[in-house]
Amino acid sequence: PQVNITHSNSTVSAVLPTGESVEILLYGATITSWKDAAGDEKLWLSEKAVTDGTKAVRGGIPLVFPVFGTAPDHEATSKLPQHGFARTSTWEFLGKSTSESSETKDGGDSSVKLDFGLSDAELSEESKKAWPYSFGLIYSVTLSKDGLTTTMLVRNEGETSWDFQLLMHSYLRISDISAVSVTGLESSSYVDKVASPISTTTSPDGPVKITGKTDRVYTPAGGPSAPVAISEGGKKKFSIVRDNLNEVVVWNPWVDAKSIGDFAPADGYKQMICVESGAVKGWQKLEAGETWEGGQIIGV
Ligand code: TA6
Repeated sequence: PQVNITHSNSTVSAVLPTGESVEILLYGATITSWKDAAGDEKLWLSEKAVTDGTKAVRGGIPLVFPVFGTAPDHEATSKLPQHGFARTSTWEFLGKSTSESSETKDGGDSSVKLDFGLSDAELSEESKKAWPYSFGLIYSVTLSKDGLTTTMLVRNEGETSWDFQLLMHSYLRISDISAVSVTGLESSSYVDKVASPISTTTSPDGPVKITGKTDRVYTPAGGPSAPVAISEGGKKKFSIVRDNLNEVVVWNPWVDAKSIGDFAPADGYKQMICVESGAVKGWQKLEAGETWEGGQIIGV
């Protein structure tokens, strides 16, 4: 049996023969749903998420490029909105590729890769004015029974160098934030954006637990290939391995969620944790014609 792919003018969805599924909005190339074979949703999406293309989606996996947050002291990206334009641009579906593997008993498709593209040619005038560089992005979403892989290829199509930040802003669904712990961040330094003033501190040797508003940028000591694991009640729910993305952002708005207009229900912060893979410390520089690639594998 084959993967079932449906493509409308606003979304692309795929269902594996084993039942796993993924749905991606062309708006922002935002993954809005990822379900396991049992049909359980792995991502958190706000009940007030706007998905009509008028604002960034609150939940799923929005894409952050070419700037993480805002960078007032970085001239080239200082005029961009928070998290840049990738999550609020309409991407193009470039196509799919499926792969069979001997391990599936009836030789059915065991994974599907969906490719999406964005370039300066498709940018709004406003975004082009704010960031006037020639670029090409190819974003690949690969669904298999073991997990979800998201990779980004960034190319400088211009004549001069520019630099960027990239992050995949994953809202992971969990049942009870008070039972969650994150491992793999031990003894790494992190920037604590909730502390005032913002401070750089060292993570405790044990797992990280979320006990209040949390907004931290970690640089895991083990490097990208050391897995970060999100467990709940002692049971591993997700593992994240990165490629060329050295930072991990951990965010939970806690009770401040009630002041985020499109975050619903207000106590939904108890059912989500953002563990975001990115290259957000400093800037990745691309010379004219150069290409950069980075990605993550979220295992379940
Ligand atoms: O997840 C890290 C973060 O930068 C937080 O500081 C918070 O602002 C979050 O992103 C959400 O940002 P958004 O622009 O989507 O409201």
